[in-house]
Amino acid sequence: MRNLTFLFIFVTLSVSGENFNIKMVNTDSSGQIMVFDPPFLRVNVGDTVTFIPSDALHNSKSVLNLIPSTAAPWEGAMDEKITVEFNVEGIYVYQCTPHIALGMIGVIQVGNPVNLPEINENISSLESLIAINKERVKTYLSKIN
Ligand SMILES: [Cu+2]
Repeated sequence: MRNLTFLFIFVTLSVSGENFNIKMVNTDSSGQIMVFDPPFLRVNVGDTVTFIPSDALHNSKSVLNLIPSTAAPWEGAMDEKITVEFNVEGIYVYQCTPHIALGMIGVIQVGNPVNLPEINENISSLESLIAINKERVKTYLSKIN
């Protein structure tokens, strides 16, 4: 009976997804300013990501046409801690709305990068909004595998 209880707990933990944290900060440990930490994250389908407002005046919002077509978009309010569940495989690009011009964006890879062609096709609309730290777009996308 005792063994069955342990087995039940193990199975329950295995089917529920893992949670990851992404901090929204003014400066990260490498000196990048207005940045998501970490800015690139790979998770599995069913995992969740919590965006934590470690510093003030940031938010997390998925970018139109830069997430899988069947995935639900999200938009956190300013200074809001939100948790997003990723149930659709693919690449998700998100932004901090007040700091988009400073290149405050992030990329989450969920499972395989099945929508990478669409991301590459649509990324220029986001790049055009970024004034400084433009290289972050290519740096983050280069981590997709
Ligand atoms: Cu910000």
